[in-house]
Formats: sequence, C-alpha cells, structure tokens
Amino acid sequence: MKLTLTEKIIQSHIVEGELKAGQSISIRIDRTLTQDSTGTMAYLQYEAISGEPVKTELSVAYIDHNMIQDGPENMDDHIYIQSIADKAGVIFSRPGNGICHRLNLERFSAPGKTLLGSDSHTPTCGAVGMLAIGAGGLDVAAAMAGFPYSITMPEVIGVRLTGKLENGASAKDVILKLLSILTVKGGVGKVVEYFGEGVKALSVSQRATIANMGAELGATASIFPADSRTQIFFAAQDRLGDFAMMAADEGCEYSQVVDICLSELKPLAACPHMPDVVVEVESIAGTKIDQVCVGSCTNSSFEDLSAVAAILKGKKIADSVSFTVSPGSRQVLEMLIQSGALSDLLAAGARLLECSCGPCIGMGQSPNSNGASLRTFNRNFKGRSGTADADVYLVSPETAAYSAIAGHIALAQEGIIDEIPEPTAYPINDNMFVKPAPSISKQPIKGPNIKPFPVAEPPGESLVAIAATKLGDNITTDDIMPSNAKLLPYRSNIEYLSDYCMQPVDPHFAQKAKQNPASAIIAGANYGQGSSREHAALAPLFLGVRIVAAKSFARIHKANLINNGILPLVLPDEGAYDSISDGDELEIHDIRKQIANEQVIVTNRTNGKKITALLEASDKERDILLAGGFINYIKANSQISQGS
Ligand code: MIC
Ligand code: SF4
Repeated sequence: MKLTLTEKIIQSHIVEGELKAGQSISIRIDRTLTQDSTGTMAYLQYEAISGEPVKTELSVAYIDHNMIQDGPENMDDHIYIQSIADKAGVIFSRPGNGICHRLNLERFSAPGKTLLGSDSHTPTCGAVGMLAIGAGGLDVAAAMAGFPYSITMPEVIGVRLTGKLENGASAKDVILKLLSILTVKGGVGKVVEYFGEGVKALSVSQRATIANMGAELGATASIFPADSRTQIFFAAQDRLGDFAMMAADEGCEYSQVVDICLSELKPLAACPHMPDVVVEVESIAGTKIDQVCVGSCTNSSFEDLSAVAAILKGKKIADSVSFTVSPGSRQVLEMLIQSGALSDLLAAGARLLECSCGPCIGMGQSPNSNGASLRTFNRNFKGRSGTADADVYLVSPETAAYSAIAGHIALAQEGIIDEIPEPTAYPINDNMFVKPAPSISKQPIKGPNIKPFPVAEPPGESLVAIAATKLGDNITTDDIMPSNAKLLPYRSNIEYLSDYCMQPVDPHFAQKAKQNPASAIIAGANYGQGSSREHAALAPLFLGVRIVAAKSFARIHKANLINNGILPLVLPDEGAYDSISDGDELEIHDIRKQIANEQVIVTNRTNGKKITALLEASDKERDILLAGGFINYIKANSQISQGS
C-alpha cells in the first residue's frame, strides 16, 4: 500500500489501532516540548502521575511567554519549571533564549520523529518532516511519563504546490490562501501534507511559517517532506546526524487535494477578527495603521527579519507608527547583528523586543484605543492583543515593512525576498539550554502562587446542570480563558483565573456558574478553537461545569475537556441548539450508562424538550470520562505505559 508521509510516521509509531481515518489510535511519542504558560500546569500534572525521570528520548521546557515579570509570579513559575525539569531529565531553555517553536525547529527537530507539545503551534516542526502535534498539558505530561498518545487517525489532505513565490508574495501568503479556502474549521481531524515541485522552492524557515499556521486551520498537524533543502538546514545547524530523507510514497492517496500555484499568489491579509477573513492586501491598501509588530513563532526567522531590514534599509518608519521586532531566537538575533541587518532595523526606528512571544499573547504592546495593528503573527482574535476595540490584521513580514514606512497598509513589492539567501551556516551557541541532572530525590521549588489544580470526580447516577451561558460559533480558548499580561502570571492559580472565565463573551459567566450546583456551556460550531491551553477546561471545571454542548468542537479543546472529566456533547442540529436557552435546567439520567453509548439523551427540565446529543469519543475516552478525568484514569490503570 502506498502511504502518505503522515501515514508512514504514524505506522512506525503506532502501538494501538489501525491506519484507518476516523479510528482511535495510540502512538509512541519520541520528543516533547512545553512552554511556560502551559508548562507550570503540565509539570504539576506530571508530578501527580510520575515521580520518575521522563521516558521520552528528548523533552524540552521552554520559557518564552510569561516574560514581563511584573511581580514575582512569573519568575516563580520559571524557577519551578527549571527545578522540575532538572529533576525529571528535561532540557530547560532559559527565558530570553527564544520562542519554543523557533528554537525547537533549530535545535531539536528531526524528520520521521513524533513530537507532542503543550502549545497549539507545535506543528511548526512539521517543516522538516516531523509529525508534530499540539496537545493539552496533561497529554504532554502523560507522554513524558511514557504513555502513548491517543488521537483519532487523521484524514490526510494533500496540498500540491507548484511554481515559485513572486509578485511580492511570501510564505505567509501561502497559508493565508489555504485559510481562505479551508477556513478555521477546515483542518479539524486532518493532517495537511504538502507535496509537489513547489515545495523545493521553499526553505525550511518558509515551510515553518506555513506549517505553523496549520494550527489556525484546526489541523492536527502539517507536514513537509524532508528533502535536499531540509538537508541544507540541518547541515547549517550542524545537526546532520538528526537528518533523514523522508517523503510520501509516489502515487499515495490523499483524502482531498488542494492546488496552490505559488507564482500566482498575491500578498494577502487576514482582517479583524479571524485568521480566515482573508483579502488581497491591494483591496485594503491605504487603511491607516498605528502599530506594526514583526515576530511570533510564525514569522521571526533570520530570513523574515532580514527581508524586513532590507526593505527598511535607509528608510524611516512613519512618524505615526509604533514598530516592534521580536526575533524568534538568539540565533536569529546573533545573525541579525553579524549581517548588519539589526543596524538597518534600528536606524529605521524599530523598537527591539526580547526573543519571546511578546505582543502575540498580549504581553506588552497592546495597541491604542480603536487602533489598527498590522502583525506578522498567527491569531487576530478580538481582544487578544490586550485592547478590546483594536483591529488586528495578519500579514507577511514584507507587507508589514512596506506598510510601516507608508503609515498605512501598503502592497509589498517584488524581488526583495529573493535577495535574502538561505543561510548555509547558523551560529551555534547552546549556552541558554540547561542540561538536566535527573534525580528523584530532588525537590521542585514552588512559589506561593503555585496552587493545587482541580481534579474532576467520577460521574454519579444522574446529572442536573444549569446552562450558564449560550454562545455562538468559533468561540476561541482566548474567549473561554483570556490571556494577557495581567492574567498570564496566574496560569498556576486556577481559582484566581476562573473569575475571568468567558469574560470577553459573557462577563457574568463565572458569577452565574458559581451559583449553580453544576453548570453546562451551550455553544455553536468549532467551540474551543485556538490555543491548547488546558486552563480553558480547568477554569470551567473549577466553576462546576460538567457539560459542554456544542455544534462541534476543536480537537485539542475537546481532548482537554475529556481529560478533565467534562462531557463534550455534540448538538445534532440547529433545532437542538435552539431548544436550549441560557438558564435552562438540563438533566441526564443514568449518566454512566449513557457515557458508554454514542448517544446521550438530555432532558430540558425548563421546557420539557428532549434532545439526543452525540458523545463522539473513543472507548478509552469514555473510560476517562467514567473515571472522572485522565489523572484518575491513569491512577486506576497504572499498568498502562509506553509501548504496551
Ligand atoms: C497562544 O498562541 O495562544 C499560546 C499562548 O501560545 C497558546 C498556549 C497558551 O495558551 O499558553 C497555544 O497556542 O497553545
Ligand atoms: Fe507564542 Fe504567539 Fe506562537 Fe503562541 S502563537 S507560541 S503566543 S508566538
């Protein structure tokens, strides 16, 4: 049988199930990554399920999100993560070293391996032929403890690339184009696999931009073949030992093929407030902007920032524009210094920020009231920037640079990116990585803000829950559990965070939920899209949420709900959605028996209507729900471990 590259990697890692799309499978995880905003919780959970060094071949803990340190909480978290990483045998990447996905690509990616990361943009490493998947912290903790990772065997979509980038278009425009075709829901349950002669025209950094934003499609992963261009990257990183050629079998079958001709692409922009609201830059040219931010795990490579520097060389940022640059890693920063590009950026008026996520997660640089911000990032959800009424546009580094000079959205011109050669040698300096000395007798250091996390209980015989909110489509985890400079320091304090749960979409939610004996959330399609943050399940759990009934779910969030013992019920049709109002009392009889079934009957005690909701879950997930969440399940099944 001819296999896609995705199927080949899954085949070599499968420990349970078959290569049949839609079936539940478990795979062995070779490597993991965590970052600090999900990491503190992931390591607390790791401590709850394992007292031993990690069982993976390589695990890395990055500090890149919570970097403002306005008060002791963030640094307390960094110290906790460093101490548990040391105890558990995890490499620690110190704050300031760079953004997890950029660093992991540079130093720890490897074709053919599996990577599980507690961040939704983990698929960035798919740029080198790695099967890299984002997950909730608890799933990553379990993978570190040696448990296989369970997912639904994805469908594999093929994206055939032809031609080469020209007309001022860049790698960002490839993925924006795909988002305009597939939308933010189009990738759910799928891996996006790139093939065709156009792939050769893209460097690893360009491929990484594309793979990175597969997360915005809702895809499980994105993957490129590992070819001679990949080999150049590994040689330049002095890591040829990790390289292997990897490609799909000639003649393999994809469930769907999307064609993109790189030569026909034009500069694109995602308009407020979703990454799939894509238009040609030309159509919004002239829109006044107040801020331009270059960076994030999507567009912070040396090639990206050199292109920006080349455009800005000898020019000046418009007086009305605040322009920031966040290099993806110290390696990128070092190269900008060596090449002189940093001087060009600074001379033009750039504000240089740390090598970190920074403005992308609202850690500083919130735009002005009603401001317009042009960003090279991946998410423009309303309010994510820290300014509720700001308009955020997502564009390529080239469009960002031309617009920064003009003071309004402006079209990138042809030819600049071609002047930026792909590096053949990167400066290697691993000083900011701390090697662990694992020992079970070491004691992790916990600051006072690090509080115990809530754990669900096994369901009883029946459940009565009040609908504490009713929401529309595409609710993001930024809506459910917002993150910004004020809230991120409390990622290890769920009680504190829970007061802000749903604040952007239903400011009274926490108050309502606290008054109910148990609560339900009612929502439209693609509930929980965006970040992998498990806090979007933990905070509702803390507030007594036992059911989320939605038209459909985003993959990672659905897994996080199940892991925390919250029932994710699919509303079968519009009528079912319409039949529940905010405040209705819902009842599920014989809940333990119903969890074992595909269908769950929910009685609306307020209006007497009954709906048959679907529980789309594997046998293992049903057992997890019956056990009262993954931690309880693991404790009850301690014999299950990697490879069994
Ligand atoms: C994001 O981009 O939203 C984040 C912050 O990186 C999240 C992780 C988190 O919420 O901590 C993600 O993408 O998973
Ligand atoms: Fe960091 Fe933004 Fe990337 Fe999330 S999307 S990992 S916040 S840079």
